[in-house]
Amino acid sequence: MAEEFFQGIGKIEYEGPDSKNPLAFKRYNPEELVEGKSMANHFRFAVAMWHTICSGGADMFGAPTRVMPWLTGSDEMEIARNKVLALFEFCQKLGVQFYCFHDRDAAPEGETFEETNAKLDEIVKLIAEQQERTGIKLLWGTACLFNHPRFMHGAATSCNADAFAYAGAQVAKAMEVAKTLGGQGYVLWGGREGYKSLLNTDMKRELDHLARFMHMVVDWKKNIGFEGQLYIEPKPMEPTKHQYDSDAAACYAFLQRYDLVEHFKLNIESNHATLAGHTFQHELEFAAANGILGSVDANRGDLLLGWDTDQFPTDIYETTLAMLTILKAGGFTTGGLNFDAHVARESIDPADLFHAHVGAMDTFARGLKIAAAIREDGVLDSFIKQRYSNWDSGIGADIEAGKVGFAELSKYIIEKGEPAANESGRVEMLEALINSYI
Ligand code: XUL
Ligand code: CO
Repeated sequence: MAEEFFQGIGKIEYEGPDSKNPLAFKRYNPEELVEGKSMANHFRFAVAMWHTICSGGADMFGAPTRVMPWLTGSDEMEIARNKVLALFEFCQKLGVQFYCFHDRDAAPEGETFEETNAKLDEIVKLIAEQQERTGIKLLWGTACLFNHPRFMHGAATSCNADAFAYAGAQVAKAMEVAKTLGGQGYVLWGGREGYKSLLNTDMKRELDHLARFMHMVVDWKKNIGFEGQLYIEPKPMEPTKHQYDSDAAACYAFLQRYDLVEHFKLNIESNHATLAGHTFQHELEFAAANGILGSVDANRGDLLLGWDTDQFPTDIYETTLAMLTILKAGGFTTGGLNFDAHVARESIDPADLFHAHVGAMDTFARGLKIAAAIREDGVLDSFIKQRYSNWDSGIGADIEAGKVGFAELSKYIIEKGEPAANESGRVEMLEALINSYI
């Protein structure tokens, strides 16, 4: 019997809204059907290995604080094995079906690239066994192209062609690993794909290189027969001053410009949306409107802090709005809801990881049920439908159908004169309506 890392904590159960047990779900009931689909299938929750298992809570001003019994072992490979065991024990007790990881979350680097890959292969064997034992699956894999000094100028957008080559070799391996593990997706987050200063940067060249890299990803996917979905994860800054994949719209423009749009969807992260000056719902809505909403990294920022604080979601209003958009878009297929979030530096106990995830899952469960109730009622939908109804016939329908141009519009307005009177947008009425469901 393997060592138990989360001692004193059993399987987290659904106990219903009246439960006072902090380690029980009050709202997330995996089997409960909402709009004909189980909550588990709506969310496809995933645990992020890097935050939950790897990060000790260090920040720019202080050392790690967290108690992490799995980080002890006689050598770094034993620690790596313990991390995997801890991950699967955590997911199993929490009752989530998926996890996500970077190559370097799982195994350390060796002296050479080949040695690094051998270490990774050894750990991937253990991960595969754990998947088999528990039925827990890989939502997406990715490669860490931002930690090592070799990527200080970027990876695919580095001024150093060897750094690009290294990144290519590393992603090739990470995609193979995702395939081996039956991963449902593969994420490319451009941690340092941007710049610190335009004074030393050839932006056009870097963008062309990023596109070359993405085409190599697409070719490799075909080459190795990886069937998962590819995602790009937008983020505007941090660690760079400006990241090229700055928001959903920038990613979409890039994908179109370089003929990549059919191969990628987006992994939208809440805190990245707010860093970009958007709301989480805006980014989801933009992606959905353009058919590229793939997956979600769920977390939240802090209104008073201007960086990627990656806190666990607790805001029911925000999860309601997000779920309205996700439901409207038809829900997740290959994607899911990955908690790219970490506990506060002062939340040091292993139990805090459960408190954080349980609270966040309940927050999303409430958002889902509220969003479903709003949809069932239909008031919001019918308001929007009514608001645009003058496009269903007459000049509106002719414009949408491409039947008229400026000449016809000029004639129309000369005959008609002033447009039909505008009606109220009823913003406050709709805001109060949403609150009446919460
Ligand atoms: C960083 C971030 C990453 C990606 C995966 O802000 O969100 O953890 O999700 O590399
Ligand atoms: Co993320």
